[in-house]
Amino acid sequence: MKLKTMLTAASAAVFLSACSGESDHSAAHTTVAEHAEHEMHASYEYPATNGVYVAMLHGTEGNENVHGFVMFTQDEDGVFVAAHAEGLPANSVHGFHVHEFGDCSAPDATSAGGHFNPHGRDHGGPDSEERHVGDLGNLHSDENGIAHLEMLDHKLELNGPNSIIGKAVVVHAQEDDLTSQPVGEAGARIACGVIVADDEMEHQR
Ligand SMILES: [Cu+2]
Repeated sequence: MKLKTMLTAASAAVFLSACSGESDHSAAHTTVAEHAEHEMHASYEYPATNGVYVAMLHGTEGNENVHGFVMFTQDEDGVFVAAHAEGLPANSVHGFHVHEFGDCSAPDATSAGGHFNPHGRDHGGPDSEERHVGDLGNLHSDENGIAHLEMLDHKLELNGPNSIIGKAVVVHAQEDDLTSQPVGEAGARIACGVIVADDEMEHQR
C-alpha cells in the first residue's frame, strides 16, 4: 500500500505540472477523436506501470474547469482506487461512479449511460452489500476545490466479463445520498473519463 500511495502522489504531481503548462487542457473536446488525442497527450508523462488503469477526468460542458484522474490497481484484497479532482466548488460533495459505457463524448456525458450494474442490484454506497458495482460514493472537495480519495473496493473487477476497463468514471454536480434509487440524486454530470490501461496509453505515444 505504501508503494501505491507514493505512486499516486508522484502521478498527482506530474498531472498538476502537465496541467498548468497546457493552455488548452480544460478546453471542451467535442469529438471522440479530439478526446482520444487529448487523452493521449494528458497521459504522456505518466510512469509506465503494468496493471494500472487510469481514467482522465474532463469537465463536461459548462464545467470545463473540472479535471483530474482516477487510478485503479489490483490489490490482494480488492481494487485500490485513487482519485484526484480539481476545479470543483469549495467544500462540496460529489457523487462518483463507474458508468456502463466508456463514452464521454456527449457534452453532458449522458453517453456514459447509467451506473455500471452487471448484477442488477439496487443503488447503494461503496460499503453497502446491496449496490451497483459502479457505486463508489462521493468525492469531497476542500476549500480550494480539490478532492482526493484513496480507497480499497471489494466489488470492482479488473478482469473477466464484469471488468470496469473500458467503462467510464463520472463525477456528479451533487452529493450521492447512497440510498435514493436509482442514482442517489447526484444530479448532472460535471466530469467524465474512460478507464484505460496505463500501458496502452504508453503504446499510443
Ligand atoms: Cu454516476
